[in-house]
Amino acid sequence: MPTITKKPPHVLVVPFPQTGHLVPHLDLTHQILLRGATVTVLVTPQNSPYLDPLRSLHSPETFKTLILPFPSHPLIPSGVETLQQLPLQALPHMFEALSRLHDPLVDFLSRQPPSDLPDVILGNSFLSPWINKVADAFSIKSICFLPINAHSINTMWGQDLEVRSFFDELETCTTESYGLVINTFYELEPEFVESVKTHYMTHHRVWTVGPLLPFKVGANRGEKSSIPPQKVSAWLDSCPEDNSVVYIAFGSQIRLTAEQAMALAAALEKSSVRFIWTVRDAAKKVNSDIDNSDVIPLGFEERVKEKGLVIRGWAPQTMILEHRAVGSFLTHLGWGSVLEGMVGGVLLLAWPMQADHFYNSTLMVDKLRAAILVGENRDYVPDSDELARVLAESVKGDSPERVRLMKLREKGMEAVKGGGSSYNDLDDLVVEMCLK
Ligand code: AWU
Repeated sequence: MPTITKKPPHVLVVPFPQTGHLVPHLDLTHQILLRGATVTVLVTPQNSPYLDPLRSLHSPETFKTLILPFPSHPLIPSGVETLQQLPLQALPHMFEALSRLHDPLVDFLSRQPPSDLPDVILGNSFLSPWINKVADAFSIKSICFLPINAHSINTMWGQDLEVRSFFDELETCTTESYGLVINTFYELEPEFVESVKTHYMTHHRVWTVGPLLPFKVGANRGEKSSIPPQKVSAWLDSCPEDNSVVYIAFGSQIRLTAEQAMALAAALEKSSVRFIWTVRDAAKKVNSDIDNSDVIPLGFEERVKEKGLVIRGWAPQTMILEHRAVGSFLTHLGWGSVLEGMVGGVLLLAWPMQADHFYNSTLMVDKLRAAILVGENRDYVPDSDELARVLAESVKGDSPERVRLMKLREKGMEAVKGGGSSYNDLDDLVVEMCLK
């Protein structure tokens, strides 16, 4: 029986500054705080406000912040400290910049009394190459967090080397770390979870803790909502029929091209559906030649004001998805959005765009048949008549895909309840963090 120290673990959390990664990492942090851990979260100055909801829930004795300057990078404009302000192509530059937090973090830890050193670093797997080095230097455990599912991990890590390129180093460092935490639930994909344990991590320390739920529904999750959440819920309350509204959103990273936005707008005008469409605001102009803001056709909002609400910027997404009036979700299949759509019990209309979205489509559309594919990829421009038909169909009663999704939702909600697989894995994770 391992010796368990009396003192609850002190965990240094190092999230990756991209909303789809940061939001679930902070939800996970809340869960380990609830289990008695003390946490210090390392962020750069621009990202400190993301921690405010946690600061409002936990005492400063158990929840601390370590703020280190964002390391400058020639290809990242000063003042930009999150990936969602940049095109995905900037990912290697973000890795490079963040890896230069190694020395300042080592310097900070070297100045701490041994009793104040963390027992564990719970970092995003994307940062594991340098975080593992810090953990080794102070003989503390490095546990990685990935906000994606086991199917995606198997697909990415199963690819031959030349395809994986710089992800190869992340995989190696993650498999060398003490353990891996994934935002999924065992019952969703048991064969893939087992495969991550046996083929990649080669031990049992793989914890499935999802779906990681917001610790405060309706609160600002990630960014501050661009319009008051109460205004959005009042608009939804005014919709008489349950499951009659289509929610359209493509996460924090994707911006539609003008052509795609025009086709989507035309489909919304042609269809009779009520809808909420979240449109990314123009990211900080990082490359003047990339106009990466969604373009809403002139006069569109006026023409659809009786049936549609356009949110420019940031929406209270989980509140929208959990509202009785919302019946379907046109989504890019970012994994956080998939889990939130599942918990909200809405039909998923899949338009995968990049990265792991295609793996999520294989899992949710092809394998589990719990979502409907409506868009192919980043360059796809929908036919507005066909999309209008699909949108109208999506809020007409229970499709087989939604029935199957509701069954998965039931398993997911069981998993996070007391005694469920994710609840127990969170307990076990904190016990393992205590082990010397
Ligand atoms: P989401 O899963 O939608 O991710 P992205 O923002 O697209 O970013 C990884 O996240 C994906 O697997 C990657 O492929 C990549 C990445 N949100 C909100 O509250 N309001 C908004 O207006 C927009 C977003 C929240 C949303 C979710 C998160 C975005 C994991 O896609 O509720 O929690 O931001 O996550």
